Amino acid sequence: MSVQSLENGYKSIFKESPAHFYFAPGRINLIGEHTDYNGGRVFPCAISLGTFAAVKPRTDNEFHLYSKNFADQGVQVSTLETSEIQEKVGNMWTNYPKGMLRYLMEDGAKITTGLNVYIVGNLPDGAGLSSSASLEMLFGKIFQDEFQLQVDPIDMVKTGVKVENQFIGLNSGIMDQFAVEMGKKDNAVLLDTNTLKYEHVPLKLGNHVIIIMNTNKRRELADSKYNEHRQQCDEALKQLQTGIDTPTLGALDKETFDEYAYLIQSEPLLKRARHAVFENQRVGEAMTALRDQDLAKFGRLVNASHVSLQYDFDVTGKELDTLAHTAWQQPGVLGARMIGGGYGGCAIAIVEKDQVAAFEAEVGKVYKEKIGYAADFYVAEIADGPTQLRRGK
Ligand code: GAF
Repeated sequence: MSVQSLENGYKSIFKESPAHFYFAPGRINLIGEHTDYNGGRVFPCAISLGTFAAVKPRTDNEFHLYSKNFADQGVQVSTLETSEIQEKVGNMWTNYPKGMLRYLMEDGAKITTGLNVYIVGNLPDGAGLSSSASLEMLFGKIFQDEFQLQVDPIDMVKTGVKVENQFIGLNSGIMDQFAVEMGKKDNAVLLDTNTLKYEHVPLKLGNHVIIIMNTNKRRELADSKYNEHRQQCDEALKQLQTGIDTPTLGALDKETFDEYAYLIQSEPLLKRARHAVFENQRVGEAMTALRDQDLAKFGRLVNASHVSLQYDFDVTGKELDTLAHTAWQQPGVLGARMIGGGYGGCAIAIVEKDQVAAFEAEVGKVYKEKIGYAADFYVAEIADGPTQLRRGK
C-alpha cells in the first residue's frame, strides 16, 4: 500500500488532503497458542500485512471515521460529548477506535478536538491475523501522535486488551496487542504473559521462509468457542488447586501436572489443561532449539503444537488440519501448524525458499480437492510495530 494511494483514498472521501499517515501490523504466532490467558509464554511476530490510516486533525470535537474495508458503513460521525463515543454499537468497526478513545481518556488523556480518519487494511478479513489488535494499536498510535499523549507501550497494549475484553466482550489474552505493538523487523517476541517480561529474538530460519496459509474459512473469534475454552482452562486450574498451590496452568511443568492431573474431573478439562501446560513447555524447548540452530527440532515442536491443538485443545477443524497435515508431507518443510484462536483462519508453514512454489501448488491442490474451495498463501515478512509513514514512500 503506497502513501500516495492512501492520500488518494482519503481525498476521495473527505475532499481535502490528509496531514499524516500511519501503519500498524497484523501478527502471526510461531508457537505458544492458547497459553496467553494461562500465564504461559508466547512467541509471535508482527507482519507487514496490516492496517493503514490517513488522518487530519479537525478544529471541532467531531470524529469522522471511514474504513474502505467497511465502505457500506459510510463515514461514521461521533462527537466527544455524546455517549455515542462511550458505547459499543452493534458490530461496527468503529467500536475499536471508540473503545481506545474512551479508555485512554479515562486514564487521563486530554483530547478536546476531533479527527478525520481514512482506514484501509490488507489483512485478509476474519483470517486470525489480528486485524482487531492491528486496528486498536493503530488508533493508539494515531491518538498518541496527534494529541501528543505520553503512553507507555505496555499501557497501550493493556488498553487494547481492555477494549477487547470490556468494550467488545471477547475474553482474549494479551498476545495479539503485544505482538502488534512490540513488533520488530526480522524478530519474534518472546513474552512471558505471567510477568510481562519479553525479549526480541532474531528469527534465524536459515534458507526457510514462513508461509501463511489462509483457509478462507472465516473465523469470528467472538462467535467461536474461545470464551468457553478459556473457562474450561480456568475450571481445570481450580480443580488442580484443590491439591496443589499454583497460580496458573503456565506455572506447572509437565511432571508436576502429570502428578496432580488426577484432580481434574473430566476428560475435556484434562485435555485443555494438558495442552496449556505442554504448549508452554514447548515454547521453552523451541527457544533452546532456535538458539542451538536445531531447526529440525524447532519444526517438530511447531508440528507438536498443532497436534495438541487438534486433539487436546480441540480448536482446529478439517480446514486447518488439511493444511497442516498436507504441509507436513511436502519436501523442504520444517514444520506447520494452525495459529491464533482456531476453527478457521490461518496456519503457517516454515518452508525452504526454493520449494515454496511447489509447496503452494501441491498444498493448494489437496486443499481444494478435500475442502471444495481454494486456500490462499502469502510469504510472511516480519515487520516493525505501529509507525508513522512519510510522504514519498
Ligand atoms: C486469539 C486471542 F486474541 C489471543 O489472546 C490468543 O489467546 C490466541 O487467540 C490463541 O493463542 O488470537
